[in-house]
Amino acid sequence: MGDKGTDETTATRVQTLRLQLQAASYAYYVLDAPDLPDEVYDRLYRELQDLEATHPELITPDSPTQRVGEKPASQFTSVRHNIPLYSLENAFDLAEFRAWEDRWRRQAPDAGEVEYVAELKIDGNALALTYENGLLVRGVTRGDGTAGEDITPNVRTIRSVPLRLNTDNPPPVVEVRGEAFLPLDVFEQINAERADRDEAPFANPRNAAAGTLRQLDSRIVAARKLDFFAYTVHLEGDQNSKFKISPPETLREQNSKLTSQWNALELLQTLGFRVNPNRQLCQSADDVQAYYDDWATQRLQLSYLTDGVVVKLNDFALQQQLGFTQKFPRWAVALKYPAEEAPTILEAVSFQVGRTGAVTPVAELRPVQLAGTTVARATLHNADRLTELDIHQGDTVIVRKAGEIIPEVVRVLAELRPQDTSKISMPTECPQCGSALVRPDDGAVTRCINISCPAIVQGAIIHWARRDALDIEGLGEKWVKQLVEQGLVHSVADLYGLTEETLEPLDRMGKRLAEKLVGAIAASKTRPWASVLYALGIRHVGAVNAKTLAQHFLTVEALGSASPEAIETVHTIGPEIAQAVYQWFQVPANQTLIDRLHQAGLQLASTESAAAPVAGPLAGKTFVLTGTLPTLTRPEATEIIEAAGGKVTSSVSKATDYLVAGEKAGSKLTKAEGLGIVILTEADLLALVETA
Ligand code: 3B9
Repeated sequence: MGDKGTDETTATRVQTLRLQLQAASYAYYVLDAPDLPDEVYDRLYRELQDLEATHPELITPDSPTQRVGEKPASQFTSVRHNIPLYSLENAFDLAEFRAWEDRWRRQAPDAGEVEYVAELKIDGNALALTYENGLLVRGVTRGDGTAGEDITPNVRTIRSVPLRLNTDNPPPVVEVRGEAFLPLDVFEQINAERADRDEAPFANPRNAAAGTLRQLDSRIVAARKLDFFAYTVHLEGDQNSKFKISPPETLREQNSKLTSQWNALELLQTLGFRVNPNRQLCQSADDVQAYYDDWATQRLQLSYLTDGVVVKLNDFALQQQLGFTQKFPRWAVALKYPAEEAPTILEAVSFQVGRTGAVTPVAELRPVQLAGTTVARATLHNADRLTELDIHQGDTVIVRKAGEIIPEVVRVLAELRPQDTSKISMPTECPQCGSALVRPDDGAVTRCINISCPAIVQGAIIHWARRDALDIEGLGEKWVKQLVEQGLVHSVADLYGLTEETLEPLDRMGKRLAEKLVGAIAASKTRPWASVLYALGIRHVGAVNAKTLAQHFLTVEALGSASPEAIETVHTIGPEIAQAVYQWFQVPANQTLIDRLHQAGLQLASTESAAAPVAGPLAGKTFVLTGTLPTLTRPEATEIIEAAGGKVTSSVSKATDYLVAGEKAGSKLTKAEGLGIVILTEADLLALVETA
């Protein structure tokens, strides 16, 4: 990694860098034996990036800088597989495996002693990768086995998938199959992020990987750290291929060595693919059984999920003799591990309040060994599931831990129920803050919608600080946790009262960081009303809906006083969203929050109308609405005032020009009278707009 030699041309330097980076990636991702410190890798990578920026003509598609695409795809296209992707026949226990062996032996009675290759069955998504002249040209999902989706840009982001085969003389076409998967830690991280965004978590890493592979924006895929284990290689012209064109010299050489699954796995590794290291060459069905038993527990220590063992006859000649059924090769079988289940006693049910206010019933169990870990808690999912299970305290229940990471209660053994126990049902009040829980009739989720609920505060603040919300740089999870735990922050509004002095004593904070954080929090006051609305984290109000709503309801008062029907009239806003917004504003604590955000100086109105008031008869005038007007709703009145250039605010102050009072006007009227503010009726308002 020397300095740039003086006699070295840019082109050769670029080439050298690529080879060094490729070799380092191979060591890191494929061999799992890093040979270059991260900092050195980063430095070389940046040097390559810089050279490519100044010499774009030197960029090649296999450059390590070319893994992540610039633009999201608009859709994926369906492509036919040249070679079908077969699936595997399942054997659910060793007896079924032995029966499978008997079956293929009847078809090949002269086989004698055979070798099997045992591989772990990765719980992921099958992909077919095509290399032309050594370059990755296509990555396609399994689909139905005959045709799948072309997701090449996403496949390119998988670091363990080589962009160029590691061979000087590649066959014209190489097709590699394998399993794309998400490591467990990445899976957990993705689900945590989804919870932040109020999205349903993925049930297991396989679904998460499938969702990631279908992402249209490869930049998001790149951030997800998918991985890939290869298990099959087809060289154009090989004995399995349907197109028997005469192979080039190198291919004939490779083919002559490629006579078994074991060799194929070794070839794949040589070509630059990550191949699962836990494979084993077995000399008999007994060997397979030992491997299967061995990995039944060992697999639970791996950083990815496995759901069984794939057993293949090693010899390609024997494979060819046996051939395929409609769906499967006859020479391979998937020997599955059972989803582990165990009985235990339900000691209690607790109700957890998640970051989004979702209340989940959780079974507190007498600890039991399951799939390699001690399970003391299991999810009961939601209110419907509770009703369905008809679960009582002290019940004997069956817990299961399968592909799903989170153990669940699958059955209640009602016949073992102790006497005089009461049925457990969902609470009506939040176990954390006591406010009434809400359950929209069509939804499965029961929620606490009190924004001051301590369980929700932490998640709310993290959401508040998100880049696409108020973008408070540096306000990460570790600070939020401390702030909430130490009682410095009970609501997002408290952020605006934080000073350098209050922050500095936090663990590892220091003066400089405290200063920066206070600055970043202050900067969030300039973010537009739409961002604030999104940051509030109202259910179903994502960034897009927030923008739409903010365009129609120019102030928080207008939105907060709108009926569900009025909100629903906005294009793209459906009844579910409208109801969620309406309900949110009905919670007194949320009203208090809005008042405090007003005081803190956040943008709770569209700045266009504030900064550049619409020229009109009411330009520069500030209104407050109170009581019930005879004909107009509040949003209608607000719209009329704003259309005429006026501004509507929520509370009466010296800055208020007019109070529009209807029936049952309360304290605002008294206050306005006290301040000598002009009081208008609805008719006065309309007259003012017409005549002014
Ligand atoms: C056409 C592991 C998995 C796996 C095979 C696997 C899933 C499927 C398979 C792959 N894990 N191995 N192996 N570790 N989850 C055995 C089904 N093989 C093929 O798909 C395949 C396809 C073949 C041979 C193998 O030959 C033909 C070529 C052209 C036309 C027809 C057949």
